Amino acid sequence: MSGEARAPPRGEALAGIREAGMAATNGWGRATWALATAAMLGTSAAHAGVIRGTLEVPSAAPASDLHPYPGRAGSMPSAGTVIGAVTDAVIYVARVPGTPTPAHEGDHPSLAQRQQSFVPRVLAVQAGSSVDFPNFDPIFHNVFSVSPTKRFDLGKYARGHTRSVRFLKPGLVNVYCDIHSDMAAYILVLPHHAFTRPAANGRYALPALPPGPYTVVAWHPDLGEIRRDVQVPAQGDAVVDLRY
Ligand SMILES: [Cu+2]
Repeated sequence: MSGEARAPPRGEALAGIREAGMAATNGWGRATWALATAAMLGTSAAHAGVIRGTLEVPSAAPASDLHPYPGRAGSMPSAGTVIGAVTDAVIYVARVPGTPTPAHEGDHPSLAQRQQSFVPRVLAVQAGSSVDFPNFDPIFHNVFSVSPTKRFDLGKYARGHTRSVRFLKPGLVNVYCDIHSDMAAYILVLPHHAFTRPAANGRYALPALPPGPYTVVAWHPDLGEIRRDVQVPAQGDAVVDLRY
């Protein structure tokens, strides 16, 4: 377990996210990125490695099985929310070499209001991305955030409508609904494209990166943060298994 560090899960400021501090884009395929990275660094596209592995979490539990925890009412999870699900994690590297590619303007990740919950509960985007907030419910919601990373208030809008917010600054954004105090979601804004989400079995693979030293970070809204240093070799991939 040496080399691991854990931090409180709900901090607004995430060490590591701001380290690169540059805007870039999401949604590129791995091959495209590898070529772009190689061109940028003057290296061959063959000289890129993938950091991959498995993230393990303790058994997840439905929020309804848990006692409400102290704190603001708006931070209580919605009914049906699963606490500690591995798929709510985000895995990224603290920094990438060179200047990150700017975000694709056409990329609009979505954070929906559906059945009085935010779907997905956790959204990772690259700085510069616009996020759509469509309302699929036959009732009004009022999406807002007071996080220092991005404050916004979308007001009330009906089913079938959507509003968008552009996130320029890396960091964590806690999202709530002003009408339903149990609705909560998290947007993790990252300064580059090198992030991913684990599959239901915990397996993950980051986009290809040039050889060199990296710090892999796993972040989870319920479980906090794990950091691990790794070397991407000149040939082959790096395997980093992580466990909360
Ligand atoms: Cu609502």
